[in-house]
Amino acid sequence: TKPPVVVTVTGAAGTIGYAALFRVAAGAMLGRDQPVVLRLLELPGAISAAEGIAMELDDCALPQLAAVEIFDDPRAAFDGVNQVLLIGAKPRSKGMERADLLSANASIFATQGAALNEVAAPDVRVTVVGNPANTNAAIAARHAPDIPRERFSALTRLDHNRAIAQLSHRAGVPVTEISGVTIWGNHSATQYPDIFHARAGETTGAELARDREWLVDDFIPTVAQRGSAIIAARGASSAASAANGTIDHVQTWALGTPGDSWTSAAIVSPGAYGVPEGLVCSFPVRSDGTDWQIVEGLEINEFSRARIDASVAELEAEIAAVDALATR
Ligand code: NAX
Repeated sequence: TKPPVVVTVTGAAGTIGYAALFRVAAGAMLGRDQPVVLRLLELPGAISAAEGIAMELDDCALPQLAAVEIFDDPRAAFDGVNQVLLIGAKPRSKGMERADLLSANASIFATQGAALNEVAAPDVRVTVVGNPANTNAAIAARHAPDIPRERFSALTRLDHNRAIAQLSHRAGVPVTEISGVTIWGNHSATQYPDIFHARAGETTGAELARDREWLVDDFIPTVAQRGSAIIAARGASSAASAANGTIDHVQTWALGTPGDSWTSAAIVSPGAYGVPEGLVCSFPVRSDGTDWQIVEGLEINEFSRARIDASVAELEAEIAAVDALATR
């Protein structure tokens, strides 16, 4: 049998953590033949809840689950870690200014990045889910100068999956027949779900996009504002679907993309597609099972360019706001 992969999940007792842990432990993320050690990192006040989850994990008697360990100290939780899911973040509370939210999260992700830098395994891969996910990933990467920045990525796979589902409904074909979708930019309402290179069965995305009213007033806002729609309907934010997107993201990264297909992930921009170098931006990506590669050479029309630029401008503003707070 293979040696276990050490997976640390932060915010483990939160709603996404709860939805993700059991599937990770059952082999949905890294494969059913891959033993995992699960490390649960929580705030001190949620350690008891994490202990309850560990009891439930125990009670599943899962063959791949080598051990469950609980921590309230990032350095201990990240010691020798291979796969990190940074889900825990500070939510926006009532009356909180956006700047306060950015700075509270910047400090969490700076601390966690620095701890990873010191103690993570040489092959560590970090997936940021906690919001603002792109900027949090940029901050964690900055505080981990010894870890190649390509090892940090942020989740836009949930948005990607939402776009696939919407296209599937529109074109009347199963999700397995949808390909070539891209989420560009920030994991926020400014994200741009691009279908101009997509296929939906026999139909091309460009053909579907000719109905501009549908594209602009229906498809794009439905995908970009799906999180709010779920909160309005469910009275709670996306949890199982976010956990599912996280598992898909890590699975693709660790096991690779099949054939010539691609997916979406937010990675540190090398300057591709006019996105300033260093921003953590969502791109069309493939994985060879080790690293993400940006899908090169896609033609970006004017319609897409304007939307990508708007989301990139928001990413620049987020980083600038964090930097301004840091030097205040
Ligand atoms: P919850 O509030 O249910 O859980 C968050 C958990 O994180 C809590 O248990 C809390 O104690 C813990 N936590 C907070 N700070 C921590 C720290 N410094 N170290 C360790 N644990 C810490 O939120 P949940 O619904 O699970 O969402 C988690 C994050 O995912 C939020 O920031 C949310 O906005 C974000 N999301 C990101 C998505 C994406 O696609 N990138 C989609 C879903 C979700 O909105």
